[in-house]
Amino acid sequence: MSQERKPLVTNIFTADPSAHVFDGKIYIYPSHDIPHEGEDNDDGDEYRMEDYHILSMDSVDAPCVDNGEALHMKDIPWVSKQMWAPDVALKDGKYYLYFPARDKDGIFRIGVAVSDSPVGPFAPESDYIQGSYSIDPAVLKDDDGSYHIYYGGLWGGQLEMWQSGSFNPDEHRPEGDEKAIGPMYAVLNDDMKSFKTEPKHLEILDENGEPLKASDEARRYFEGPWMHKYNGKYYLSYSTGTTHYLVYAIGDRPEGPFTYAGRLMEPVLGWTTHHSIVEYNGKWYMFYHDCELSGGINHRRCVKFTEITYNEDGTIRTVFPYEK
Ligand code: FUB
Repeated sequence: MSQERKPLVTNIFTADPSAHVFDGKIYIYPSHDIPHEGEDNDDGDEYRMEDYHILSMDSVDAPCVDNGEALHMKDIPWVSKQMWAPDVALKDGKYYLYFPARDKDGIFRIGVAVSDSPVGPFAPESDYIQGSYSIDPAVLKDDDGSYHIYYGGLWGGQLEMWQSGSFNPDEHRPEGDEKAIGPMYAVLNDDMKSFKTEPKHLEILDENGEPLKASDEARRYFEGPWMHKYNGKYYLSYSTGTTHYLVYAIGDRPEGPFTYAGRLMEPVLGWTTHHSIVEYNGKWYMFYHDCELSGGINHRRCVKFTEITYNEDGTIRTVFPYEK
Protein backbone atom coordinates (compact mmCIF):
# COMPACT_ATOMS: atom_id res chain seq x y z
CA MET A 1 0.00 0.00 0.00
CA SER A 2 2.28 2.70 -1.30
CA GLN A 3 0.39 5.79 -0.08
CA GLU A 4 0.05 4.78 3.57
CA ARG A 5 1.32 7.47 5.97
CA LYS A 6 2.29 9.78 3.09
CA PRO A 7 0.66 13.13 2.21
CA LEU A 8 -2.32 12.20 0.02
CA VAL A 9 -2.23 15.43 -1.95
CA THR A 10 0.56 17.98 -2.26
CA ASN A 11 -1.06 20.68 -4.43
CA ILE A 12 -2.88 22.19 -1.43
CA PHE A 13 -2.57 21.93 2.36
CA THR A 14 -5.32 19.78 3.88
CA ALA A 15 -6.38 18.83 7.42
CA ASP A 16 -9.16 17.31 9.55
CA PRO A 17 -10.07 14.49 7.13
CA SER A 18 -13.50 12.89 7.44
CA ALA A 19 -13.43 9.76 5.29
CA HIS A 20 -16.42 7.82 3.94
CA VAL A 21 -17.00 5.03 1.45
CA PHE A 22 -19.75 5.71 -1.11
CA ASP A 23 -20.36 3.24 -3.96
CA GLY A 24 -17.11 1.44 -3.25
CA LYS A 25 -14.96 4.56 -3.51
CA ILE A 26 -13.24 6.50 -0.71
CA TYR A 27 -14.17 10.18 -0.29
CA ILE A 28 -12.28 12.46 2.07
CA TYR A 29 -13.78 15.70 3.39
CA PRO A 30 -10.92 17.83 4.74
CA SER A 31 -10.32 21.41 5.78
CA HIS A 32 -8.25 23.44 3.32
CA ASP A 33 -5.36 25.24 5.05
CA ILE A 34 -4.32 28.54 3.53
CA PRO A 35 -0.64 29.59 3.76
CA HIS A 36 -0.14 33.01 5.41
CA GLU A 37 2.36 34.68 7.68
CA GLY A 38 -0.08 35.67 10.47
CA GLU A 39 0.36 34.74 14.13
CA ASP A 40 -0.36 31.40 15.84
CA ASN A 41 -2.42 31.74 19.04
CA ASP A 42 -4.69 29.84 21.44
CA ASP A 43 -7.78 31.12 19.61
CA GLY A 44 -6.76 29.34 16.41
CA ASP A 45 -6.55 32.55 14.37
CA GLU A 46 -3.92 30.89 12.17
CA TYR A 47 -6.57 28.54 10.76
CA ARG A 48 -8.08 30.88 8.17
CA MET A 49 -9.80 28.45 5.86
CA GLU A 50 -12.20 29.76 3.22
CA ASP A 51 -13.40 26.77 1.21
CA TYR A 52 -13.60 23.00 0.91
CA HIS A 53 -12.06 20.67 -1.64
CA ILE A 54 -13.25 17.06 -1.62
CA LEU A 55 -10.62 14.36 -2.18
CA SER A 56 -11.31 10.89 -3.55
CA MET A 57 -9.54 7.58 -4.09
CA ASP A 58 -10.79 4.66 -6.18
CA SER A 59 -9.16 2.35 -3.62
CA VAL A 60 -6.52 2.57 -0.88
CA ASP A 61 -3.87 1.86 -3.53
CA ALA A 62 -5.13 4.39 -6.08
CA PRO A 63 -3.94 7.99 -6.41
CA CYS A 64 -5.81 10.60 -4.38
CA VAL A 65 -7.63 13.17 -6.52
CA ASP A 66 -8.46 16.77 -5.56
CA ASN A 67 -11.92 17.38 -7.05
CA GLY A 68 -11.61 21.16 -6.80
CA GLU A 69 -13.59 23.73 -4.87
CA ALA A 70 -16.90 22.31 -3.60
CA LEU A 71 -18.06 25.21 -1.40
CA HIS A 72 -16.67 28.70 -0.72
CA MET A 73 -17.54 30.96 2.19
CA LYS A 74 -18.40 33.84 -0.12
CA ASP A 75 -21.53 31.88 -1.07
CA ILE A 76 -22.73 31.40 2.51
CA PRO A 77 -24.72 34.38 3.84
CA TRP A 78 -24.15 33.78 7.58
CA VAL A 79 -20.38 33.06 7.49
CA SER A 80 -17.66 35.60 8.31
CA LYS A 81 -14.53 33.39 8.41
CA GLN A 82 -12.80 30.13 9.38
CA MET A 83 -14.41 27.19 7.61
CA TRP A 84 -13.03 24.48 9.87
CA ALA A 85 -13.34 20.69 10.03
CA PRO A 86 -16.33 19.31 8.02
CA ASP A 87 -18.10 15.99 7.69
CA VAL A 88 -20.69 14.57 5.31
CA ALA A 89 -23.71 12.25 5.48
CA LEU A 90 -25.59 10.53 2.66
CA LYS A 91 -29.38 10.21 2.85
CA ASP A 92 -31.79 9.29 0.04
CA GLY A 93 -29.24 10.11 -2.69
CA LYS A 94 -28.32 13.53 -1.28
CA TYR A 95 -25.02 14.43 0.35
CA TYR A 96 -25.21 16.75 3.37
CA LEU A 97 -21.99 18.61 4.18
CA TYR A 98 -21.78 19.78 7.81
CA PHE A 99 -19.22 22.47 8.54
CA PRO A 100 -18.31 24.92 11.31
CA ALA A 101 -17.56 28.58 10.67
CA ARG A 102 -17.77 31.87 12.51
CA ASP A 103 -20.97 33.83 12.00
CA LYS A 104 -21.03 37.61 11.52
CA ASP A 105 -20.69 38.05 15.32
CA GLY A 106 -17.54 35.90 15.44
CA ILE A 107 -19.38 32.96 17.05
CA PHE A 108 -18.74 29.46 15.73
CA ARG A 109 -21.89 27.79 14.37
CA ILE A 110 -22.53 24.67 12.30
CA GLY A 111 -23.94 24.93 8.82
CA VAL A 112 -25.23 22.49 6.21
CA ALA A 113 -24.86 22.43 2.44
CA VAL A 114 -26.44 19.89 0.07
CA SER A 115 -25.36 18.22 -3.16
CA ASP A 116 -26.42 15.39 -5.46
CA SER A 117 -22.75 14.42 -5.82
CA PRO A 118 -20.26 13.35 -3.14
CA VAL A 119 -17.75 15.88 -4.50
CA GLY A 120 -20.17 18.79 -4.79
CA PRO A 121 -20.68 21.56 -5.60
CA PHE A 122 -22.66 21.97 -2.37
CA ALA A 123 -25.52 24.46 -2.04
CA PRO A 124 -25.48 26.03 1.44
CA GLU A 125 -28.54 26.69 3.57
CA SER A 126 -29.03 30.42 4.14
CA ASP A 127 -28.58 30.13 7.92
CA TYR A 128 -26.73 27.86 10.34
CA ILE A 129 -28.43 24.98 12.19
CA GLN A 130 -30.57 26.65 14.86
CA GLY A 131 -29.20 25.90 18.33
CA SER A 132 -25.78 24.90 17.00
CA TYR A 133 -22.48 26.28 18.24
CA SER A 134 -18.76 25.40 18.41
CA ILE A 135 -16.87 23.29 15.84
CA ASP A 136 -15.95 19.92 14.33
CA PRO A 137 -19.24 18.22 13.39
CA ALA A 138 -19.16 14.46 12.74
CA VAL A 139 -22.24 12.47 11.74
CA LEU A 140 -22.98 8.78 12.31
CA LYS A 141 -25.66 6.96 10.35
CA ASP A 142 -26.80 4.21 12.68
CA ASP A 143 -28.01 0.81 11.50
CA ASP A 144 -31.66 1.79 12.08
CA GLY A 145 -31.32 4.73 9.64
CA SER A 146 -31.12 7.44 12.32
CA TYR A 147 -28.44 10.14 12.04
CA HIS A 148 -26.47 11.38 15.04
CA ILE A 149 -24.28 14.48 15.13
CA TYR A 150 -21.28 14.98 17.44
CA TYR A 151 -19.42 18.28 17.71
CA GLY A 152 -17.54 20.76 19.88
CA GLY A 153 -14.03 21.98 20.60
CA LEU A 154 -12.36 23.81 23.48
CA TRP A 155 -10.37 27.07 23.38
CA GLY A 156 -10.62 28.53 19.83
CA GLY A 157 -13.61 26.22 19.27
CA GLN A 158 -15.53 28.13 22.01
CA LEU A 159 -17.19 25.11 23.65
CA GLU A 160 -16.46 26.35 27.21
CA MET A 161 -18.20 29.63 26.42
CA TRP A 162 -21.62 27.94 26.23
CA GLN A 163 -21.72 26.25 29.66
CA SER A 164 -24.53 28.52 30.86
CA GLY A 165 -26.61 27.79 27.75
CA SER A 166 -25.85 31.15 26.14
CA PHE A 167 -22.62 32.57 24.73
CA ASN A 168 -20.27 34.03 27.35
CA PRO A 169 -16.68 34.62 26.20
CA ASP A 170 -15.60 35.11 29.85
CA GLU A 171 -17.04 31.81 31.07
CA HIS A 172 -14.90 29.90 33.60
CA ARG A 173 -12.84 27.08 32.06
CA PRO A 174 -13.14 23.86 34.11
CA GLU A 175 -9.83 23.02 35.81
CA GLY A 176 -8.25 20.60 38.31
CA ASP A 177 -10.76 18.12 39.74
CA GLU A 178 -13.71 19.77 38.04
CA LYS A 179 -15.53 17.60 35.51
CA ALA A 180 -14.12 17.92 32.00
CA ILE A 181 -16.47 19.22 29.30
CA GLY A 182 -17.67 16.48 26.94
CA PRO A 183 -18.47 16.81 23.24
CA MET A 184 -21.99 17.78 22.14
CA TYR A 185 -24.51 15.29 20.78
CA ALA A 186 -27.90 15.50 19.06
CA VAL A 187 -30.10 13.40 16.78
CA LEU A 188 -30.71 14.98 13.38
CA ASN A 189 -34.21 15.54 12.04
CA ASP A 190 -35.42 13.77 8.90
CA ASP A 191 -34.63 16.95 6.91
CA MET A 192 -30.95 16.56 7.97
CA LYS A 193 -30.84 20.33 8.49
CA SER A 194 -32.04 20.68 12.08
CA PHE A 195 -31.67 19.07 15.50
CA LYS A 196 -34.42 16.63 16.49
CA THR A 197 -33.22 16.45 20.09
CA GLU A 198 -31.91 19.12 22.44
CA PRO A 199 -28.08 19.04 22.14
CA LYS A 200 -26.40 17.64 25.24
CA HIS A 201 -22.89 16.97 26.51
CA LEU A 202 -21.69 13.37 26.33
CA GLU A 203 -20.28 11.67 29.44
CA ILE A 204 -16.80 10.15 29.19
CA LEU A 205 -16.02 8.02 32.24
CA ASP A 206 -12.84 6.54 33.66
CA GLU A 207 -12.29 2.89 34.64
CA ASN A 208 -14.15 3.51 37.95
CA GLY A 209 -17.21 4.99 36.27
CA GLU A 210 -16.23 8.55 37.30
CA PRO A 211 -16.36 11.41 34.78
CA LEU A 212 -12.94 12.39 33.44
CA LYS A 213 -11.53 15.45 35.19
CA ALA A 214 -10.41 18.68 33.54
CA SER A 215 -6.83 18.11 34.76
CA ASP A 216 -6.70 14.69 33.03
CA GLU A 217 -5.38 16.23 29.82
CA ALA A 218 -4.05 12.95 28.43
CA ARG A 219 -7.62 11.55 28.33
CA ARG A 220 -10.22 14.31 28.50
CA TYR A 221 -12.05 15.59 25.41
CA PHE A 222 -10.63 18.59 23.52
CA GLU A 223 -11.93 18.56 19.91
CA GLY A 224 -12.38 16.53 16.72
CA PRO A 225 -14.99 13.86 17.67
CA TRP A 226 -15.56 10.82 15.46
CA MET A 227 -18.05 8.02 15.97
CA HIS A 228 -17.85 4.57 14.43
CA LYS A 229 -19.39 1.21 15.25
CA TYR A 230 -17.43 -1.99 15.66
CA ASN A 231 -19.04 -5.29 16.68
CA GLY A 232 -22.18 -3.45 17.83
CA LYS A 233 -20.31 -1.05 20.16
CA TYR A 234 -20.08 2.71 19.71
CA TYR A 235 -16.53 4.08 19.56
CA LEU A 236 -16.19 7.79 20.34
CA SER A 237 -12.70 8.94 19.37
CA TYR A 238 -11.27 12.44 19.71
CA SER A 239 -8.24 14.66 20.16
CA THR A 240 -6.91 15.55 23.62
CA GLY A 241 -5.59 18.86 22.24
CA THR A 242 -2.97 20.07 24.71
CA THR A 243 -1.42 16.59 25.02
CA HIS A 244 -1.79 15.89 21.27
CA TYR A 245 -3.17 12.34 21.50
CA LEU A 246 -5.98 10.70 19.61
CA VAL A 247 -7.90 8.55 22.10
CA TYR A 248 -11.17 6.64 22.24
CA ALA A 249 -13.95 5.63 24.59
CA ILE A 250 -16.54 2.86 24.10
CA GLY A 251 -20.27 2.84 24.80
CA ASP A 252 -23.39 0.76 24.17
CA ARG A 253 -25.52 3.55 22.73
CA PRO A 254 -24.87 6.49 20.36
CA GLU A 255 -25.51 8.92 23.23
CA GLY A 256 -23.23 7.06 25.63
CA PRO A 257 -22.10 7.08 28.35
CA PHE A 258 -18.64 6.14 27.09
CA THR A 259 -15.79 4.59 29.03
CA TYR A 260 -12.25 5.64 28.19
CA ALA A 261 -10.55 2.71 26.44
CA GLY A 262 -7.12 3.81 25.25
CA ARG A 263 -4.90 5.72 22.93
CA LEU A 264 -5.49 5.54 19.18
CA MET A 265 -2.41 7.43 18.04
CA GLU A 266 0.67 9.04 19.56
CA PRO A 267 1.35 12.72 18.69
CA VAL A 268 2.12 13.78 15.13
CA LEU A 269 4.27 16.65 13.90
CA GLY A 270 2.25 19.85 14.53
CA TRP A 271 -0.05 21.07 17.33
CA THR A 272 -3.39 19.72 16.16
CA THR A 273 -4.39 16.13 15.64
CA HIS A 274 -7.70 15.18 14.02
CA HIS A 275 -8.92 11.97 12.44
CA SER A 276 -11.70 9.75 11.12
CA ILE A 277 -12.13 5.98 10.97
CA VAL A 278 -13.69 4.06 8.10
CA GLU A 279 -14.09 0.43 7.03
CA TYR A 280 -13.05 -0.38 3.50
CA ASN A 281 -13.12 -3.90 2.01
CA GLY A 282 -13.09 -5.52 5.45
CA LYS A 283 -10.16 -3.52 6.81
CA TRP A 284 -10.23 -0.45 9.03
CA TYR A 285 -8.39 2.76 8.22
CA MET A 286 -7.73 5.93 10.14
CA PHE A 287 -7.36 9.16 8.19
CA TYR A 288 -5.46 11.92 10.02
CA HIS A 289 -3.15 14.85 9.38
CA ASP A 290 0.29 16.08 10.32
CA CYS A 291 2.54 18.94 9.19
CA GLU A 292 5.14 16.95 7.27
CA LEU A 293 4.45 18.67 3.96
CA SER A 294 5.28 22.12 5.40
CA GLY A 295 8.13 20.95 7.62
CA GLY A 296 6.09 21.52 10.80
CA ILE A 297 4.08 24.72 10.25
CA ASN A 298 0.94 24.27 12.38
CA HIS A 299 -1.54 25.68 9.89
CA ARG A 300 -0.09 24.01 6.78
CA ARG A 301 -1.12 20.43 7.28
CA CYS A 302 -1.46 17.36 5.08
CA VAL A 303 -3.93 14.50 5.14
CA LYS A 304 -2.67 10.91 5.49
CA PHE A 305 -4.08 7.50 6.34
CA THR A 306 -3.01 4.27 8.00
CA GLU A 307 -4.61 0.91 8.68
CA ILE A 308 -5.74 0.24 12.26
CA THR A 309 -6.28 -3.13 13.89
CA TYR A 310 -8.36 -4.35 16.81
CA ASN A 311 -7.44 -6.71 19.61
CA GLU A 312 -9.71 -9.65 20.51
CA ASP A 313 -11.25 -7.62 23.36
CA GLY A 314 -12.31 -4.82 21.02
CA THR A 315 -9.53 -2.41 21.97
CA ILE A 316 -7.57 -0.78 19.16
CA ARG A 317 -3.81 -1.13 18.79
CA THR A 318 -2.11 2.26 19.25
CA VAL A 319 -0.61 3.77 16.11
CA PHE A 320 2.92 5.16 16.34
CA PRO A 321 2.72 7.49 13.33
CA TYR A 322 6.39 7.45 12.39
CA GLU A 323 7.14 3.78 13.10
CA LYS A 324 6.24 0.95 10.73
O1 FUB B 1 -8.60 22.92 11.34
C1 FUB B 1 -9.01 23.82 12.33
C2 FUB B 1 -9.15 23.14 13.66
O2 FUB B 1 -7.90 22.53 14.00
C3 FUB B 1 -10.12 21.98 13.67
O3 FUB B 1 -11.44 22.38 13.72
C4 FUB B 1 -9.63 21.26 14.85
O4 FUB B 1 -10.14 19.97 15.01
C5 FUB B 1 -8.13 21.28 14.63
O5 FUB B 1 -7.71 20.27 13.79
